[in-house]
Amino acid sequence: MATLELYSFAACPYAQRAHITLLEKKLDSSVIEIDLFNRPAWFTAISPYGKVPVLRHADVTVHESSIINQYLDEAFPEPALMPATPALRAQARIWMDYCETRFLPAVHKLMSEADDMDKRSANNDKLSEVMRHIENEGLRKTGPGPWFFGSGFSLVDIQFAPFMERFDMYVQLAGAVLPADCGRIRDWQAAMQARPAIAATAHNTGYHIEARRQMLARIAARNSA
Ligand SMILES: N[C@@H](CCC(=O)N[C@@H](CS)C(=O)NCC(=O)O)C(=O)O
Repeated sequence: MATLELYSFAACPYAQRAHITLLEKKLDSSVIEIDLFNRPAWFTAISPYGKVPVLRHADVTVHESSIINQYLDEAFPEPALMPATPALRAQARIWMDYCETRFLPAVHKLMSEADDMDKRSANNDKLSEVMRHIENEGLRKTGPGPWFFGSGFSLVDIQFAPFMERFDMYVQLAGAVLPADCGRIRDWQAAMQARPAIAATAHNTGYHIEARRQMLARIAARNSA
């Protein structure tokens, strides 16, 4: 039996982050699918927030995708997925935090209000502002690409990858726009698509749209039950 177990949900972008890291490090692991609408009691016992992903490594249990990825990088140092110096590692953590506290809230607001045409334009403006910050203060300052830190692939790339994969869904369902002056983000997105560990976990836009439809239908059914 593999000593690493990832408790996952196929369409979950956060679980995908951990899966990418396991593949990047070529770690032998089992990926165990959890039905989030019918969570077994044993899962609730190991997942304090009831969410996936959760990683089990021998007697260690870790939740929260960013923390799982940092745990894997420390427990299995090769290949290193954080930059070499404390200063650059601090930068990496700042951008991983930016993903959670600025980028994802802008995406979630746009998607959750996708059908409200009065709010769409302001929500898209906010997402464009966030994308331009990533482009100008991140990618254009940290190195020549293709990765966030130049030639060194890192956890920052993994943090954003599942959501950049879904960007076309945001375009189709909520009219999201990747601003024309965000060329470095476009190149970054293309590099992500071509990276084997990311490609191995990826799905197309049709899959994501259908997964989202099913998730919303199950939430509506649960709420009306
Ligand atoms: N901040 C968490 C987010 C994880 C998350 O939201 N997972 C979703 C699936 S994509 C979940 O388990 N939802 C179940 C629920 O909220 O009840 C992380 O980075 O791991």
